[in-house]
Amino acid sequence: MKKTVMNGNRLTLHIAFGVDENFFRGAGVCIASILEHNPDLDLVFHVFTFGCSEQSRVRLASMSQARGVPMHVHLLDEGAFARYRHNPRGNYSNAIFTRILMPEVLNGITDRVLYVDSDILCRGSLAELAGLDLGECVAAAVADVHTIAQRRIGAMALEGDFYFNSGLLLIDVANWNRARITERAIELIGSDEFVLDYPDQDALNKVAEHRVMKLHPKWNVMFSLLSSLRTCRQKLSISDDAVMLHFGGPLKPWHSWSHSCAQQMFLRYQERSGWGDVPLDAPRTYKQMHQCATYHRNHGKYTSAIIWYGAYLRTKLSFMVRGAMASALLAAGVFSGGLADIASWAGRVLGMA
Ligand SMILES: [Mn+2]
Repeated sequence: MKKTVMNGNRLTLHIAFGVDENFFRGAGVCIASILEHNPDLDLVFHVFTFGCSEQSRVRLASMSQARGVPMHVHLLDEGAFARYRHNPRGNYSNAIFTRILMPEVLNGITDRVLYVDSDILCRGSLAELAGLDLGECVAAAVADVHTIAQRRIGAMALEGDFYFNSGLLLIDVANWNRARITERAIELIGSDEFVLDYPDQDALNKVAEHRVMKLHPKWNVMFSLLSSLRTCRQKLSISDDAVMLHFGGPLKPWHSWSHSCAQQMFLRYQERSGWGDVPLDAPRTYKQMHQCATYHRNHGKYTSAIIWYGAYLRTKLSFMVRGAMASALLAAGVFSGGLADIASWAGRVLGMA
């Protein structure tokens, strides 16, 4: 019989995030949204990272103090995953691997932990998850978007028809550790048995198959802000029972050109986080500049759209010229170094670095 975590009449829930410096603000804002809707839970937050700035730590510490809620930073050793940094399929930072390591660190600290992606916002009570009986399962999660699930079930040779999204995981720490999910996932990621499109998620789906409980979709409602931008969608349709909103894909609510609805929600919670004074991110890459031009065009701001489109063209051209020069120099045998070094040298010569 599993004991329910109680403190007097109040339920306790430990909630964990895994971030790099770029996602730390997202975690802080998600924490603010959870606090807003869960005044009757005793919450303990954990932020796992392979490295972050002192400034981010200070912001979290000041938020923890202001709200009177424990928020711990756990610095992890990247050693086990260092060699996956150059994963060619990688839109992902190594921060995605923190969730695999959490249950070992939390052993003895808590029986269960709710892992939450930093691109999620909360709009309801988590009490049901705090009290849910997980039985012999190592975790509980929501099924991924149908098209992704179908594709990955085949690719990973899963026996069943359940492929979960790893953006929200309710983890039973003891069951997870007893089933050696952490070691087995690391082993799978390191082997070349499968081509992993979503490295941590694919690996977890494989090694924890049949041991993960399926949760109602309201716990991880997925939105792609990039497709909303491309299809010029004006409103996000959010069902009334949705509790956790997950903004997957490359466009996030903290980007200045993201969907107004998601952005306003994000800013409202950011006000109440330790990040209240931080402006939204401006576009940095040429792909982001192109999205930003589309955003302005969709909003009828044609002058700004043209300016961003120009910035996109210049940045993309410079990127391509650098790549072409580097390849030419490499082919001519002028350099023996890596392509990236030559590209940066070419960029400096052209004054584009
Ligand atoms: Mn996510």
